[in-house]
Amino acid sequence: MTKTAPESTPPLTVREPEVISGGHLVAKALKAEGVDVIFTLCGGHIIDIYDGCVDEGIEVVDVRHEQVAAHAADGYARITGKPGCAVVTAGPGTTDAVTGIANAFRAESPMLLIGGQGALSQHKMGSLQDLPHVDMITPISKFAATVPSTERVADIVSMAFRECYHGAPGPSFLEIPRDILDASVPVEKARIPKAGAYRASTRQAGDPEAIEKLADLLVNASKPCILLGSQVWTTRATDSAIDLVRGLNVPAYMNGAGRGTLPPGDPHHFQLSRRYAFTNADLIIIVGTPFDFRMGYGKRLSPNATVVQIDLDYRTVGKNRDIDLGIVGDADLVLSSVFQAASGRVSNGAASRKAWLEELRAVETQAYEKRLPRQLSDSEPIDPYRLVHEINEFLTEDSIYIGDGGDIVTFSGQVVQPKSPGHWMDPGPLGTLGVGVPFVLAAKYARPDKEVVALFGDGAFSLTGWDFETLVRYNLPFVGIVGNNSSMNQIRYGQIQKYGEDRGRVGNTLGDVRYSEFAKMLGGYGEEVHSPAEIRPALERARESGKPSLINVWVDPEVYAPGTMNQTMYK
Ligand SMILES: Cc1ncc(C[n+]2csc(CCOP(=O)(O)OP(=O)(O)O)c2C)c(N)n1
Ligand SMILES: [Mg+2]
Repeated sequence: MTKTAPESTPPLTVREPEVISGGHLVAKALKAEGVDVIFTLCGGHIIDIYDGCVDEGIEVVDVRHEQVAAHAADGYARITGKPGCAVVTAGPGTTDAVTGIANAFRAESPMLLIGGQGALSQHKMGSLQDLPHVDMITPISKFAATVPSTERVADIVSMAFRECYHGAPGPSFLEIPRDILDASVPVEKARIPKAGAYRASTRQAGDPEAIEKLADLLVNASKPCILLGSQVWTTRATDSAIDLVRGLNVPAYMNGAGRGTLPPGDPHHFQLSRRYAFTNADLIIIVGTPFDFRMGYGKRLSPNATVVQIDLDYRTVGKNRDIDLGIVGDADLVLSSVFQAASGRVSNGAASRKAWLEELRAVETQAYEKRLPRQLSDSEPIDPYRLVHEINEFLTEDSIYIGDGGDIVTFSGQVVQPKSPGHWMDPGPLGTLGVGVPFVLAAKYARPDKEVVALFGDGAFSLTGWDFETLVRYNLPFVGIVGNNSSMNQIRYGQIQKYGEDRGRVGNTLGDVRYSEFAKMLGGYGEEVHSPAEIRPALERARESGKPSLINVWVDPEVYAPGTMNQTMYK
């Protein structure tokens, strides 16, 4: 059993090889899953996990707010394809992380949140930081449980990882009572699942009949289009998607993490003609994205089109609107087998779709040219279109782009095109402000070889901005840009529309903050930018600085993105 050395104050825990503590069992289970880092903010309830991580060689990245730890775990999962892990203390530590797990839930991101809990021996006695975490988190996770005994700690951690991959991926939550975590048990009594031996691939190939049917639909369609959603990245279906759209000559639109599947300039890459395509297509294939608000709940698709939906989650297929064909399966497997099946047909119809692609390209070019003067605008204060245009020009194939904000990020969604797959990060359908700094942490930590470029609204940055210091502490350089309008502008616009200009300034005003000074105070690089011509040189200097940076760009608070003006997110 564990002994304590009598002379030392406080007594040091001496571990004996034949016993193992709960925290060390957590670390062993994390290691077995391939987790090499935990994002955390400390608390007395969870320190034994840190001690286990030391033994297992798992890095402990400490942040300043538990929301950041949870978002970072989400971001880490997206970037690496491995589950992310955040460890937070009981009570307020866990409630602080709730937004992070909620965001991962809506974004289908596999992560494990481990929360401390008061000792089981003090259950419901009013112990420090005691709350019903499992009850709180159950509806926003794929699995939430209390670990009931030390012997089962690693077993339940591995169970939680298994649950992350049921259907579309998502987060799991475990609370571990303090006495369970700190106690030691004989090693042979603990179940310690071995790496690779406690869960199987959950990839589904899709119903073979449906695959054949889709191949037939595709070869016979004269005006098909395909929307490549986030699951194209989740399932790493990039190559299969590219083979299909090129081989069958299908125009592709991308959203969420699916952006960047095709590079900008690719003949099959379309963006600005989506509505036209959805109105005029005869076949619309939706891959790995739900008919939620971002898709107008499926209402804006042509009533004459054949609609096909492919998704990891059976609950998403056919939800909110009828479909002609649904396939539950992994986008990579489904798209590759559909392409294979179509290639076996006498003709795959590719050549006959040339005119359709030209028609869409003309719509695309016209929309682009209409907007171009705004993107090149020299006006002061700076037109947000000019800022996002400059950012788009600045990105390279190795830049991971992160958007965190309201109106400013709506502008960027129209203009910024990631140059490579998996190089676009946004919160997802929860629309959570504050994911930016944690996503920078995750992305740059996981991929130090990549450049990370993040655009923040001034409101969004303020929510989690103190963790800029964490980026400095861990020496994680990135190019940060604040699109500063001293307002929560996306909300302000709606208020003005609803209540009039004179009542439009309620609860949405931020001060004129020089975020560059904030960056410098914390040891980063910063610059203020007031005129359009200064944007690019400032971005270049931020890139050269080799530091976490904030270029604070003062944008016109009186202009709004078209999406904000239409209030499309509420329709
Ligand atoms: C955590 C969270 N709180 C509030 C909101 C509601 N909200 C959506 S956009 C927005 C304004 C954001 O302001 P800012 O980041 O400065 O971007 P701007 O619209 O000014 O460009 C707010 C408050 C949200 N989406 N998430
Ligand atoms: Mg703002």
